[in-house]
Amino acid sequence: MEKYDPQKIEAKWQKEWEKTGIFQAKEDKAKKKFYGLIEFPYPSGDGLHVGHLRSYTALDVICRKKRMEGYSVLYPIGFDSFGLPTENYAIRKKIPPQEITKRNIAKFTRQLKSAGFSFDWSRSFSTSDPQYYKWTQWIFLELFKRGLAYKAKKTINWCPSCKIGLANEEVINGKCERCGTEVEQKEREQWILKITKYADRLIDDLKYVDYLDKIKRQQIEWIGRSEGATIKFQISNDKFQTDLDSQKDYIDVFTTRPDTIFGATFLVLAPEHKIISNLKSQISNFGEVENYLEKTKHKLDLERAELAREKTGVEIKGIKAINPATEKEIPIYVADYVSMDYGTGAIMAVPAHDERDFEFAQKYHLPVIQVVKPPEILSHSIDSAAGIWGKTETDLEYQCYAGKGTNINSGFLNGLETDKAIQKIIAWLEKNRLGKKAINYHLHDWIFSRQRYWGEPIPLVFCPRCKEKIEKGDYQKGEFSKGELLNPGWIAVPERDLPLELPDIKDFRPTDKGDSPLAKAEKWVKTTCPKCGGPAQRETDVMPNWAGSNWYYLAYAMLGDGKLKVKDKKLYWNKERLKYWMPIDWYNGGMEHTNLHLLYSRFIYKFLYDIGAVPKECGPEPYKKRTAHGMVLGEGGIKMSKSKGNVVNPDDYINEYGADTVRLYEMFMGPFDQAIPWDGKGVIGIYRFLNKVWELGQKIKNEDGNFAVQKNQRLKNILHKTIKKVSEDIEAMKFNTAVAQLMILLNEMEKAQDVPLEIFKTFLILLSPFAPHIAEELWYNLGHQDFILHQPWPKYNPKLIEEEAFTLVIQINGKVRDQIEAPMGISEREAKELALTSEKIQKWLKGKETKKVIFVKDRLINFVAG
Ligand code: ANZ
Ligand code: ZN
Repeated sequence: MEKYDPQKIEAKWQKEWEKTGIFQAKEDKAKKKFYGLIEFPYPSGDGLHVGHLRSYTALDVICRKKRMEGYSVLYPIGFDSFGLPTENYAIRKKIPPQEITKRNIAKFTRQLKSAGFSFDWSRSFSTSDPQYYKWTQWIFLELFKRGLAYKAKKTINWCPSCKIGLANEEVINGKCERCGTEVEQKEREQWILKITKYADRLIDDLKYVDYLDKIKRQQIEWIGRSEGATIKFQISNDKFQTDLDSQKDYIDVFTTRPDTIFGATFLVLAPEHKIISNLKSQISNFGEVENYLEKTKHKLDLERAELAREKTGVEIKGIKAINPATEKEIPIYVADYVSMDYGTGAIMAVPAHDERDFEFAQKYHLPVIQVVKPPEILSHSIDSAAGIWGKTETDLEYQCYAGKGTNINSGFLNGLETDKAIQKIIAWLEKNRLGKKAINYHLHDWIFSRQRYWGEPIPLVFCPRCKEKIEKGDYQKGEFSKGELLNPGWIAVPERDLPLELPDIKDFRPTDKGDSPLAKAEKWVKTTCPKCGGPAQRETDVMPNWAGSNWYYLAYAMLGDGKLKVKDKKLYWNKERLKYWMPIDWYNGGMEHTNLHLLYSRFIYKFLYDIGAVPKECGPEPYKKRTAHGMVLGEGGIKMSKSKGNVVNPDDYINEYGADTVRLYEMFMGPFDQAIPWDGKGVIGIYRFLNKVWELGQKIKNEDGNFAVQKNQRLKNILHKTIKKVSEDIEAMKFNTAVAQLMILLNEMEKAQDVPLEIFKTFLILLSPFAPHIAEELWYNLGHQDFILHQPWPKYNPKLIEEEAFTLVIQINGKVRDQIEAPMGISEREAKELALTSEKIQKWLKGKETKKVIFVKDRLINFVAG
């Protein structure tokens, strides 16, 4: 008997599939379409990770099944190839990133192909291909033209020793990841995208999509929509003169609880608040204040916002604020727990009802006035735990209460419930022009420039002459775009000049001032203005890594007929193809990308949809469904990392046991959404299973189809149960139990005297999405001419499954009223539906309301009704 030789058969079929192009997606109007997407890999030097394989195999299984169900399927692959690790490696080794990327992609391609994924390789590209990033640049220009990109000063993480701006991920405990130096906050001009304009739609449109609940929640929380009010607090100085300059007269605060205004006993400003320097002349302790501001400069935002950290601050003496509700003077503090990045950068502090204000008030002995009484039940427990309500002495250990309740000590708000009180105070504020309703978002506009080399050049030039023209107002209507008027001097590179290619340079380090290394490419930087022909300079910042992954799924869809590749031909913006493929039916990836990548790409998609680049037929959301896989951990359950030396290289296992074993193992290792440690022994178990499949296949081949006439009822039942289970489990991503069922069926076939050929063939079809090579080989050995992929996905016969049945006892209020046959293992819902089909039960329940259902699995169901 021939031995199972995975290396031989896998190489053979991979070649065959590639030659015949059976995975090439076709825009076949006669068929339903299915677009399955995985997060394209970053081609790092480490090569493919077993975690990549988990996600890619899962969607490969789904896509292969969809093809067999008659769908026209697009399952594409590409490379997200711009980015930091490559650039850092380039700096260290003095090798151009282009070369490193090429090498890494070659390695990834070989590895991915060896796993037998059904990718349409003809649509592959990488984001650093100029023909691809031409369109990434085009999208940027469209945003710019419409005033959705602007340049502004932003603080960045700055390493004074490496002289380089760092991403948040590169700051570890406040220190530079590479050299350990304390990181500073530094101001820098950056390009920023107005994602906040889309904040509401990015929340509201989640109703159209099927994402895991936790992923939807993450999106909503990240955007952080907060409803409340802004309120004006008038400033008075010691001499009780109001300043004539109205700019300085008020401090605007943002609050989500305007109902607590009678309890606002002080104001707190963020250290960066402009009013501090504006009122310098009136501040009697300016030196002390300045000292404090200097100290907070070095703290990172993250650190400042931390709840548990001890609060610090300084009173701003010489000025006071007037609480508009009580008309009393209250002190003003500056403290770094208030951030300039949110709301108005100033708050009214209500220590009785806000934790942080409470802590601050205790430390600086400020009055605490309770203005919200908790609902009855709550107040008992709080009373006894925390002493007496309403006392302002801090030594009485008043505990702050942040919930809703009823207003007290609040003048005209007394007796109102929180929601009513909020409405009333907002109406009052608006009437008296002291404030208004306001919505704030925690989401910030998106900093979109990096002072790096290995990214898409931002296609803008700076022209002093055009700047002057704009500033003088000396131009015609339509001469400049909205973006050009918003950012005087910045002029768009014309579309016909795209792609604006990255110039070759020798030294990839940023300049001493922290500018992009491109600033050193003088010849490239010096250019002429496309508008006026005057001397101009190119923008030297590049785009962040996100830029390329914002729209890659559209490129796959547009790459079309299998001959068009970004590498050697041009990528055309093809709306017809978008109409066929979009939206994506199923997107799977890691939980680490469900936050920002999802948000950013949804934003860019919506923008392209708004301007008509994505046709209306595609719908307002790019991803219909989004799921996430659990991580593959190192043996022993710890995260795989180079430093721990526990990284599993998939090549080793594929070389030893074959891709089918690795694929099947990854699907079998545990529940798909959970983190699971890699287990070498488990791999061997799967290899044994495939060997048994192989042996059975040999037996059947040798005995020449005599089996077709044999009858085996028991096997048949198990087969149909298997068809049902595998079909349903794949859709529910319960791959592990699907594989377990295939193992059960194999066992039964091994035990049986003879196996009907039809049963074995169906088994191969069910196995083929998981282990496509061995299935194809055994299929071929049975004398088939066509690929197993072209077989229709089997359907189960419900009658054959009912075989394993039990008698379901149906009770109403504890009395037996009927009994019916039911399939084993049905759920409560199914049992209930079944019971309600009984005429007797219908009669007994008529006119009654079911209050409760008691269900005992595989035995009885009891309706409590009255
Ligand atoms: C008074 C108040 C009373 C507040 C109370 C809360 C409870 P979210 O939900 O995140 O929007 N706040 C406003 N701007 C801030 C800033 N720039 N830095 C730090 N804190 C700021 O939170 C809004 C609440 O956070 C606001 O409502 C304000 O405190 C504070 F019983 O105002 B509140
Ligand atoms: Zn110009």
